[in-house]
Amino acid sequence: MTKLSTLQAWVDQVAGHTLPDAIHWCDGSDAEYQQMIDQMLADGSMSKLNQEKYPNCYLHRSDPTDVARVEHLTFVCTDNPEDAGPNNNWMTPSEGHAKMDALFAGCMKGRTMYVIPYCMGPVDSPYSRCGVEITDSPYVVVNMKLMTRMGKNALQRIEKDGTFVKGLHSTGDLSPDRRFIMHFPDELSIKSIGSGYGGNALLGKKCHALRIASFQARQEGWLAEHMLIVGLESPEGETHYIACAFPSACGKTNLAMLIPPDSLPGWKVWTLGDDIAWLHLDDDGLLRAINPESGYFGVVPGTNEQTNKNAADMIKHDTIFTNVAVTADNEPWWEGKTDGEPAIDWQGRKYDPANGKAAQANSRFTVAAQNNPSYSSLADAPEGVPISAIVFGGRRKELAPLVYEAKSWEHGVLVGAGVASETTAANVGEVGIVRRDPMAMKPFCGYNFADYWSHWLSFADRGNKLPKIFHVNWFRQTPEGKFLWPGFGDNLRVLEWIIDRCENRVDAVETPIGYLPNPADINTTDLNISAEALTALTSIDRGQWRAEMASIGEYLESYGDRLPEALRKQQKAIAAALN
Ligand code: SAT
Ligand code: MN
Repeated sequence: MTKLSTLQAWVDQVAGHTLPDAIHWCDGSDAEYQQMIDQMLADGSMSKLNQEKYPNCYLHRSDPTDVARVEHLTFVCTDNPEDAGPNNNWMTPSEGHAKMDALFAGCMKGRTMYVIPYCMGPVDSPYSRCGVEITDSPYVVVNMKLMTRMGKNALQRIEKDGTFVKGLHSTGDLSPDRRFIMHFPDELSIKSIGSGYGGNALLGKKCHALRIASFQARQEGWLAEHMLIVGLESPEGETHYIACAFPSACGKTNLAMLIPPDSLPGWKVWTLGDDIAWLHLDDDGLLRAINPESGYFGVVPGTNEQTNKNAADMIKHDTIFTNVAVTADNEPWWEGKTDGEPAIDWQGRKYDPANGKAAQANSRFTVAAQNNPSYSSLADAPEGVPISAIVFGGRRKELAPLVYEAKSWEHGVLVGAGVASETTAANVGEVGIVRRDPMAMKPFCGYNFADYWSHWLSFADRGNKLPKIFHVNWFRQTPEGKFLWPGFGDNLRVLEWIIDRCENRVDAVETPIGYLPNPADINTTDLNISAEALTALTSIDRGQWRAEMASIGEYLESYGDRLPEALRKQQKAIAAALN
């Protein structure tokens, strides 16, 4: 129940259409969370893990066909297809509503409808935006509790603001044939049916905080980005905040929780966010970031004491696991775990390597951000943190050097627009093929990329202290398939160079694609890396880059007339300089 009549009317109308047996308004309390967990334990949709070793940890097994985002079933509905752009699947709003309303008719019969008011960002921040998700999935409720600020306080803010994003979700019958995720940016609304998976069902995350928010951000003059936010405190006690955009499952969570290597003593790393950043120019022309989320929905396989000790520690309690395997002792298990052995696979079968991996490749943990040992208290600061550098990156076996710096904001926008990466298991589809993923937003930009790049470019005239823009690649390999760079904690060595560049403390080598480090300026103390490897990591192959620039040019031109001239100019200038 709410005193906001538009919200009450919407809830009543949805209930009249979906016909739930009961309606529950979520208050966001711990007691409510536990009640929901107990109810799922009773109906078998959740099970307890070993409570001695993993207190308050639970396992959910999803439908085996429902384990990742489904970009081919995700739509942006606008009157004009050009507004959604070639980067989105498109339908008219009336078609979209008709299709979804037919699927939602009576779909909550026999179920409880949960109403989840949530706030993306600190409840007292002017940069935050609210939403309400209606769902028939208790799994969604408990995940939203860990991932967002939800319940009573959010509802109060919504009643004060008078506006909110409407998100309607049902697991429906979980059939892939009746699974759709539709966005109606002009109405600030979302309808999602047929999936219980994170990015499809936790509507505050990709649907609201990226697709709808990116659209809103353009209208209101800010940016909603697929970026982690991390604070790097030097031994001298100076802290820089950086925002980094990498495609899904490229190590954003690991970077956000990085543990400095022993050979870089005195450094501290503070996590603000691991997936999404909302960036605003403040009154002084400084770009400030908040993390709209308050929890992590991270990839489990590969998580261990070596790759990400903070994450390994943080998921030992109060965590929901989805689609991992379990040991004979009922502990969660996944590929890359350093102890135990799988007894039961992610589908609940006796583990048999003939059936494939024990844990699903995109199995996930959901955990509140406060569980993270490197949690930054500034994650709750209403004014956010000032950003010193924006870092783009992708998973590239070849071509992209370890790090380079864009020569200007406009050049940086081109660097972002040209991001490409090998695909991963976070989306349904082929894994390992290189595709363009501008700003790591390909699946998440709620409007035409050409307009989005114009919006990015417009910041050049608005901010006087804009961050520098960089590109990194932790994934370069030798022709034999060996990684050239150790990655993980050692990535701090690269971030140190980035900070030094921001503070004008170090020189760089100018090349057509940007400024590259002098190999001697990357701190390699105690690092076992050959001079050849370091040279390969800090140089460019002009032939490969000529081909890359031509390919970026072709890609950009596929956006036609809407492509901003300034971006075309950047691409042409670099292509010419490479010749
Ligand atoms: O889309 S999810 O949020 O479920 C995971 C990801 O791709 O980041
Ligand atoms: Mn993501």
